[in-house]
Amino acid sequence: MALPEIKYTKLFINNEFVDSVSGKTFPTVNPATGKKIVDIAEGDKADVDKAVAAAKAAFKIGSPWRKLDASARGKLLIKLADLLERDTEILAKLESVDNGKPFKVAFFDIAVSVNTLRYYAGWCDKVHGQTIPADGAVFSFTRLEPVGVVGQIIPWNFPLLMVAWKLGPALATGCTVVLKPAEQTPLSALHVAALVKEAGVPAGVVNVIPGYGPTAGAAITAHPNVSKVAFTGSTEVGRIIMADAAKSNLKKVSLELGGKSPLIIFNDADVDHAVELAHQAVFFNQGQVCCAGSRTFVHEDIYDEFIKKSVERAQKRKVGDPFTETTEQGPQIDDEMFNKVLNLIKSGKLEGAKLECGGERLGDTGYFIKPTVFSNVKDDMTIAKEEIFGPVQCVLKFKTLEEAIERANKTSYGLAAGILTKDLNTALVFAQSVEAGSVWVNCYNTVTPQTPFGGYKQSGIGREMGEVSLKEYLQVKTVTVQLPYKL
Ligand code: TXE
Repeated sequence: MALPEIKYTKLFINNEFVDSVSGKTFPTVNPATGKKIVDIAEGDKADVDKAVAAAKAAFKIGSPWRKLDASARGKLLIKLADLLERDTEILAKLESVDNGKPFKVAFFDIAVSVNTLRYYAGWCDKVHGQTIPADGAVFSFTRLEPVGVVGQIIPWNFPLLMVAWKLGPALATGCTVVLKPAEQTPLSALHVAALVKEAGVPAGVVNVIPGYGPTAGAAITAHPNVSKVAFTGSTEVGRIIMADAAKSNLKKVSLELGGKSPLIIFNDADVDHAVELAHQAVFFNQGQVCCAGSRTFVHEDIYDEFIKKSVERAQKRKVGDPFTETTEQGPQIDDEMFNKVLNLIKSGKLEGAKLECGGERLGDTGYFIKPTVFSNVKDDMTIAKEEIFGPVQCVLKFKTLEEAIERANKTSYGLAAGILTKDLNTALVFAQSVEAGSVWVNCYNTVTPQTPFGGYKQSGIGREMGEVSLKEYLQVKTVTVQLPYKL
């Protein structure tokens, strides 16, 4: 398949593509080959300063963006969604070559991104305050106002989808944006930048600054004129972001971080269905999913059958060139993640888990790892505690619901959880007891634009998607008017 022509490689500031102030560039690499795709302008503090200034000017009272009717903002978001849909094939190619995800899976990412923008388009003219029966001879009402310039720092596992998750609520609420894509995957975000301009979004409303975390990312987080930072990435960097936000101007922070999510499979579940669902829960997107079902708890009655069938399924998984029609799994994102996953596999073997299949790289080019299944995993093993973020299934055995709940919660993370059972009581007791932001019953990874997504405990702060996500980008203003007498 012909690789896409890469049209956009520069920073996007004030609706123009520009070189970085330093003139520096960095390579973005195709993880299927380990070879450079193209050089990208490298943003740093000076570029972030320019982008924030543009975003601040775009947010100024009286600016074209501020004067737009809320419903007109909605139309712009619809237009942007339409343009993404028009460019589905280009975006899918960019996503696939930059990230390594199978081309056919990338189509799904584009479709969900389009739906997300359309969902948020509908909210634009439905964000409103309240009138309040306050004490005294007063009339009080609240306005929900955009927080202003927001910094958005996103990861590489769903590069385009994360752009949509971030831009949707920010633009719906009337904020302006400085977005930094991950250094591994800048291409689709830059293409969206061009579409933002084509859609007619006023200059300065959306700025995209590719670059590295400790330079461009840190400059966004520490900037005194950025009012909020929305971050998706590792818990480790989430901590740095929160500290930097506090040290600078106490900007609002929302964080969507890592996970070690349990998927509980009861003995009344259909085993074949459970095997497939648990397989997809952990192997989807090369295992690079924050809410991956990365601790598979299986009831002792069906454990042996489940292991046997899961190994057969993993061995059948088609790993290879992302542009081959039948490919289910591409490469890991880069050499660092590839080595991290292989080292965790090594620790699993050393700490006594039973390697049932996989456990090594596939081929000698690119960052491919064979689908790996571990049985006999114990709660205190490193592979049961740390986020692997790779194609590694860890299967643990359990006996009772109480035990499953206790062990599911024995983690500092709390992003998601799942349960497979026909028993409604079991499902609901689990759903209420598990410490997780999303609980899936008889399904997994079912994330929709309408439903909130985010973490308990150290998996994050705040929620994305759904109505509740809007409040991350809004502040409440109370207006109280003195009346001549109590009415
Ligand atoms: O993430 P980082 P990495 C987890 C997963 C993975 C691990 C490390 O376990 O193995 O994180 O991945 C920017 N100030 N997740 O190293 O570093 C960076 O440039 C400001 C879970 O790739 O957190 C990128 O844009 N920004 C996850 C973004 O943060 C900084 C998705 C994410 O990178 C920065 C990805 C700094 N000091 C990884 N340092 C999820 N929740 O889905 C880095 N960045």
